[in-house]
Amino acid sequence: MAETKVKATPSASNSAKKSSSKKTTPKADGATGTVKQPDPVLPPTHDQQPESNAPRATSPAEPQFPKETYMAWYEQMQLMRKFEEKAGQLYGQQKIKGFCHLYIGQEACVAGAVSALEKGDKWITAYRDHAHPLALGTSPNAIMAELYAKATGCSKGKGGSMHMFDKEVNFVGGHGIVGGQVPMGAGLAFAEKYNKTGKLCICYMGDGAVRQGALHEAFNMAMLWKLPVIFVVENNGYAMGTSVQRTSNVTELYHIGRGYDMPSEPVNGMNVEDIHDAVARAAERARAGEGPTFLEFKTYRYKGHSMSDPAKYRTKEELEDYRSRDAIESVRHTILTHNMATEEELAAIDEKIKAQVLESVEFAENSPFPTADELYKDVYVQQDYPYIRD
Ligand SMILES: Cc1ncc(C[n+]2csc(CCOP(=O)(O)OP(=O)(O)O)c2C)c(N)n1
Ligand SMILES: [Mg+2]
Repeated sequence: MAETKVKATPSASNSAKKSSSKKTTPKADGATGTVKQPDPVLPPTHDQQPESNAPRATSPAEPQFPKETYMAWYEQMQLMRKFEEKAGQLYGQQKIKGFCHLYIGQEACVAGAVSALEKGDKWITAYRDHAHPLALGTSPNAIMAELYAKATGCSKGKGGSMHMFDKEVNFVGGHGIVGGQVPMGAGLAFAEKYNKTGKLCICYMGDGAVRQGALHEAFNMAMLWKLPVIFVVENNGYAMGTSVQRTSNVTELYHIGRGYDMPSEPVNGMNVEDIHDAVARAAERARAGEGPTFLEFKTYRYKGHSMSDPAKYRTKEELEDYRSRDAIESVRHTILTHNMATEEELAAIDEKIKAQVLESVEFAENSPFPTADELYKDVYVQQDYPYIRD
């Protein structure tokens, strides 16, 4: 079903980068799990408003990556955003039912990782999962159809918003149990190591997941066995309506990895270049047999937790502060400032994306619902399971 619309940038981090780049980024220390340089300037941790409104960690003056990388980032992130804006509208019209969690604002967290990883690497995430397969090349048609619960959806209409899957692009879900995908991510990485594939698993989670016991068990085993896994916490400041500060004594979440001596870093989640760099470093370690990394992407969701959340627990100023550092706008700015493309060329990409999104809606509208016999398919059955009796 993967009718690839947006190709990832040249794989393997380093090839995506301009060789002339002089930027040094903090390196996690493999032995102690500490960062060698002081923490970079980062977005505030949500409840803590910034001391000043001085620009923080925006794009560097000179682009560090080739034009193709910026153009791919722009197109991927715009597709994620426009697709989800449309999904939000359709939810309002009750065309899409059930749960629906939008990723708007967090797009860089996926785009920067796609450009840093290789084809064949495994991806797994929680239920805020529309953007990941979109960026990996799953057809928008298949994702929209899944939102409509249609048989042509990427999970055959049986998963819905929270359970996107696409084996062809190595996207292993889409999981609704908070933190449930963390041991699965470690397991996927175990399989890569066992089968000596040279591939890795990138495992995303929300800030709500880091206080789940399963995470701690998985971190311990992943470090013990040096599994090729990149754990990413997308710290958007809130688990539903509850801020990190209200639920955890440790608010710099990357510190949690240090309890396991896991190399751990904070990353500006509004900056796609920083994300690419951090994921590339982690991937290099994983492929060299050095084991897992824990990255904390400090990011923000512009919308509420789900479609039914008016997000009254946060201030307008906080939202505006993050919007002013929007990753898509930053990449757009870099492209235009450095004459990588004209306004007209970007407008043409926007038009193409608009058409793709509209086509996906038409496709979903015109697709059939799954038939009743689908209920009995794709269900795990172990014929000789000893406790099942007819
Ligand atoms: C084990 C478990 N407990 C509670 C819930 C209910 N629940 C659904 S989403 C959510 C918040 C999770 O927030 P976070 O991990 O920060 O992810 P985000 O929504 O911010 O992406 C909770 C508590 C659940 N799905 N699973
Ligand atoms: Mg969260």
